[in-house]
Amino acid sequence: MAFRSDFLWGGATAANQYEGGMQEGGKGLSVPDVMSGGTRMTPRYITNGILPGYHYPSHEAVDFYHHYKEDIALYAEMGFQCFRMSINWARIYPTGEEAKPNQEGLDFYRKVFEECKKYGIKPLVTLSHYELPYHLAKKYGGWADRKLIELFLRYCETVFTEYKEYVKHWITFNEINILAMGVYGNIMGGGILPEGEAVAVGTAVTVDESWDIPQRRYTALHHQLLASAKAVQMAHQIDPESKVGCMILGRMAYPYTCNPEDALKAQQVMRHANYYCGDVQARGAYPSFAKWLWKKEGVTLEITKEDADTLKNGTVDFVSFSYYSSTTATDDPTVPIAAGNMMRGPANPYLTSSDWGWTIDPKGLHYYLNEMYDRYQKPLMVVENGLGAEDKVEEDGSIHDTYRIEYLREHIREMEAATEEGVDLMGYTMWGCTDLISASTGEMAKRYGFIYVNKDNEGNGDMSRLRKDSFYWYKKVIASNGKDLE
Ligand code: BGP
Repeated sequence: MAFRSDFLWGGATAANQYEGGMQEGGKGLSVPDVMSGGTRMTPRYITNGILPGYHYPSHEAVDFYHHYKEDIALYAEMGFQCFRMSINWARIYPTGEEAKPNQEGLDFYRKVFEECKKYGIKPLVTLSHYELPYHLAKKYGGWADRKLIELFLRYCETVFTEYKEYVKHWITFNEINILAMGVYGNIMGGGILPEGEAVAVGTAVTVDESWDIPQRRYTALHHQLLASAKAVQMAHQIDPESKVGCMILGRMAYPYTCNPEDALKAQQVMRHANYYCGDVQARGAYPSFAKWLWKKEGVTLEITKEDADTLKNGTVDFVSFSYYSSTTATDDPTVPIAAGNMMRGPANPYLTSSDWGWTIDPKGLHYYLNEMYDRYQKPLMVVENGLGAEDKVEEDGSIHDTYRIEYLREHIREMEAATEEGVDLMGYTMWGCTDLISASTGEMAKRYGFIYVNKDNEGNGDMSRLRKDSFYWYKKVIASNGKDLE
């Protein structure tokens, strides 16, 4: 067995972490534009508007806005068949409420898609990747207001119509389940902002959870699930050939021990984190455990008959997810916690972790693929996976990122093993194919790319691009359809 002959190999990015051009082409402010840069050890801040004295990494990011031709040519050189990117809503509708879209924004993405077409690269486009026009966050309190469904669909209609000739694969919301998972989900997922001039967030701080209102957060998520279901239907109406997927933050949880208590706990984590949203988007209804979960979280949701029909009629064509690491589950308070992104949980003594504390677990991907395919029986796609690490540029400009190659190789091996066991896997887009800004810490130093970008945490550097060793390695992987992993 091997990967499908039409397997989509490629890389993934997101506008707010990659594009820059914040004040160009009529773009409006979006939520990440008011988030400062941090590091693993220092927090990033979400500020009340753009304030003096803060460095906001999304404003320039790594300037795909001006480097798109060069970057796409490099992707073509590696043999990419697919390029995952997102459209920044505020580039199309600067406040989210204009009567007409911003022509310059439309033109920019058209040029990007033209460039992909030139090389036969299929774009996989996320409609909402951790961003929202800032105006909508301020005026409506983000997705907590049902009004956002209508505004989002207007934006969807515009881009589905404009780009139907170029884009056949869409993803509605990036890591939609982050809204089910706690306080950080409010900001990144829901555009629900904390009050205050500057609030610390990120992995370096214990985030203040006091302003998190589960009722509001789950309501916002319900609105996104409705918006997603409606967008699926709309995409199919506008272009019957289009395929639309959901995107789940893959949270793989093992029982910490074989104590049945731990096994039940792990099942709870899997259900809450993965299946709560996955079931709605892939099966068309909230799962049987939803009522129990709402009760536990003190949430009451208004789900009308019309809402239920919307969810039923808007199931996705494929199920995509991000996978970086796994966690374990137990209620035993003496077990040490492994930090790292949103995956905080008891540390797994069998596994090592990255320099940012993310547990490395290729077999977990295998397990997760089997679980997701058994449950949904729809084509799966790994749309984010990779290793955030510091890279060293040698004097001759080479970058020997053997650690990254090793990480990717082991994960691809396990993907293949899962396909041998029957999983229908349609593609793989490695996260951050060109180095970009980290979502959790807002820094440059945490690099994922096959392509190095000369820029540091403070924003210094000419942004020139360099090929890392992994660039040449991935090129061979793609050319051999995953057979040559050495
Ligand atoms: C996912 C996000 C991405 C990306 C990735 C890596 O959760 O969808 O946007 O950033 O994680 O995370 P980080 O950038 O924090 O290393």
